[in-house]
Amino acid sequence: MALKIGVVGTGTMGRYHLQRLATSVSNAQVVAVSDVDVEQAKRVADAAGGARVQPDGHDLIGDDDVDAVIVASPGFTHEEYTLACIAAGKPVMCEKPLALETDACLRVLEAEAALPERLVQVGFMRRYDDGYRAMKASLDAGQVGRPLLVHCAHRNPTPPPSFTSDMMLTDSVVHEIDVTRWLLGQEVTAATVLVPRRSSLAAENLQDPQLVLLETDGGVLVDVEIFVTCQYGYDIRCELVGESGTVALPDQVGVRVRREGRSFTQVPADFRSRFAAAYHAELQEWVDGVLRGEITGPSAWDGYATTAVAERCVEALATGRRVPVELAKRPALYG
Ligand code: ISE
Repeated sequence: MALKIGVVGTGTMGRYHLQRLATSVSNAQVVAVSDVDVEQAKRVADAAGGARVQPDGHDLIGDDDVDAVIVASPGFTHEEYTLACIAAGKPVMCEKPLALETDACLRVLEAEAALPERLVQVGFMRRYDDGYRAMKASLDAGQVGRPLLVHCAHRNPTPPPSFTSDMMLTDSVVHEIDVTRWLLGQEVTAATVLVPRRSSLAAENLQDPQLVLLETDGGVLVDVEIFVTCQYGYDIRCELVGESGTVALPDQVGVRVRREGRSFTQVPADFRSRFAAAYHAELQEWVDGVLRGEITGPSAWDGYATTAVAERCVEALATGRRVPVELAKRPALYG
């Protein structure tokens, strides 16, 4: 039996998920969509095989035919729609961030923590990437010994026009915050952000690149280079240094081209092509889990912790200081 899904938000990410649900994810059927741009929602619904268009996200969540919800509307609406799903008792996969501010994440966390079982999953798709999964398996199997350091680079060719220096932390580095917490099974306790000279190719108000240093409660240091105007492609790197070895993400190898005296491979163009397989696995495992009655992906606690750390990074960037991170008590629901 297929899971009947409603998608709130038919912008870039909503359409990206919808297309995958309609073509390659099994046991899933999109039955309703909504968007503030109702005309766009209608076009997308037709293309997705005739899903119903609901006037807004609340109507969609209240639709009796919708079993589970994907929230892919702008970040400032995530709290409201995720809370509505919790109130309706419907499983929800909310795109990252869970909410823009820590306090809003806490409200979602508290609402869900009162339930006997999880309903919320947050869209941190890197945990579904084969490379990160192989790194975690290697670390957990003890192949490199106790972890000491993690070196990360997150490079985008160019940012959207409205991108800000703070968004480099809250929109981009959040992925490294989530994935390194998950790899290590540790929480971040402090953040420092250093800045080199600005790239002359960055917009005037953009401090690009930045170097983020995170400290964890297990004594590991994580450094993240975030560089959103690197020009040459989308390049994600991660190397974990343990006491007896290192483990790193593999290079993204496409076909090797040899021509005109040169031999080369392509760098992915953007995050959607780099993480296409991870996005697929994220949706398929979510659908399968919901049908089994289990939510196992990144939790509301993960959404809360990453937003809390990203907020402290923004403070560290503004002040130039090392900023401690204090998290709330972890509710029993999150283990
Ligand atoms: C974007 O919002 C994402 O989530 C991408 O994965 C990330 O690489 C990019 O920097 C963000 O702006």
